[in-house]
Amino acid sequence: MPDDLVGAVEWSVGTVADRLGISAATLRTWDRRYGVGPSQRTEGGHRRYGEEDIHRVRVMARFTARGVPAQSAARVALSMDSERLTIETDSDRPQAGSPVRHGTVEAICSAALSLDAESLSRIYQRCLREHDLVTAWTEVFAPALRSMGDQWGGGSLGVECEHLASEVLATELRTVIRLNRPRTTDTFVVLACADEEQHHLPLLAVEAELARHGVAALGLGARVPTEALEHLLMARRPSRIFLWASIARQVDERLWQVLAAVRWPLDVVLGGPGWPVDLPAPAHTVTVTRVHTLEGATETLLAAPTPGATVRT
Ligand code: B12
Repeated sequence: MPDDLVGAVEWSVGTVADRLGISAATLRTWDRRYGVGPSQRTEGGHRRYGEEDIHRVRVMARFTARGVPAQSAARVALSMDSERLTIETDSDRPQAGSPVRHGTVEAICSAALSLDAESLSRIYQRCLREHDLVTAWTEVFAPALRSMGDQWGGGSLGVECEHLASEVLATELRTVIRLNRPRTTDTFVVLACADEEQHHLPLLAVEAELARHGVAALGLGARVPTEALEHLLMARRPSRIFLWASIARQVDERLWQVLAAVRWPLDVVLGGPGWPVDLPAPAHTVTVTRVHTLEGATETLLAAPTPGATVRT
């Protein structure tokens, strides 16, 4: 169906269930209990989902699959406008037409499955040679990682394959960092994973992209204990910090107390699906911004500092 017609079509609950792989009963419950459902009904009262309704259901499904309680997931899904829903669900959609992605994601997964480090390295390098880093990450590396995560979740790919694919990618990203390392360290940006957080590839992607823009960063990598982060913040007073969390964090953890005690202008940029929906208020000198893409993260970190205390989602 042509893209311009897709938006005009309305779908029944059964069709949406088939399309998204979510049971019709769950869809009805989400609609009844949380208001995440169709914006239209037929005269006979049957549910009719539009494309935006389907995007919202997708966001709800993604959050609940990650362990977010249904009520909070619904709150987030309902708070998103049409543009934000499209950004959030873009990465879910098949992009067979993308010349960058075509076949490459599958090639990466297959090389990981055969524990073929050489091919992995070759494919990553080719992508980085042929495309800018943001494109390579967004269209190939991140979808490949998600696909491997799904295959691991389904039991068809061993964790050793995931480790290998991650290790080789980390090496390639570090090469980009090394080759572009800025000589000056005028701007002081700290990049860190939350306490106990092992997923640090997005940090490397951010560091590499900042390096390509001539900005030096202090990349602290995975599992940065909150006490260590606190010590670094208080001792070095950076103006920017990017924190990544794939795994769910709590609203009552010590990190928020640390940020409430900051007394200088600090931009805190949060990336990853692990951060709580409702963030505790920061100190009045701190600005907290959530980012949702590599491009968004680097744009925010490269922008001029924002004065005053705010939380931007
Ligand atoms: C590689 C990997 C690992 C590697 C990490 C290696 C490394 N050096 O980073 C290893 C093997 C160590 C690992 C360990 C574990 N992992 Co793991 N892992 C992954 C995998 C495949 C990729 C992680 C990644 O880099 N993601 C980056 C992007 C691709 O993540 P994303 O969430 O899709 O991104 C979204 C946004 O954040 C945004 N986005 C994409 N890229 C970027 C970049 C930036 C800068 C920004 C701002 C946004 C952004 O777009 C996406 C859509 O919104 C994911 C699968 C997945 N879906 O992420 C599982 C995954 C994150 N892991 C998972 C789990 C459960 C684990 C373990 C707990 C398993 C275990 N039992 O031991 C452990 C330990 C976790 C811990 N305490 O930190 C689950 C998490 C589920 C959950 N939310 O709780 C996932 C989702 C797999 C799954 N399908 O279940 N993992």
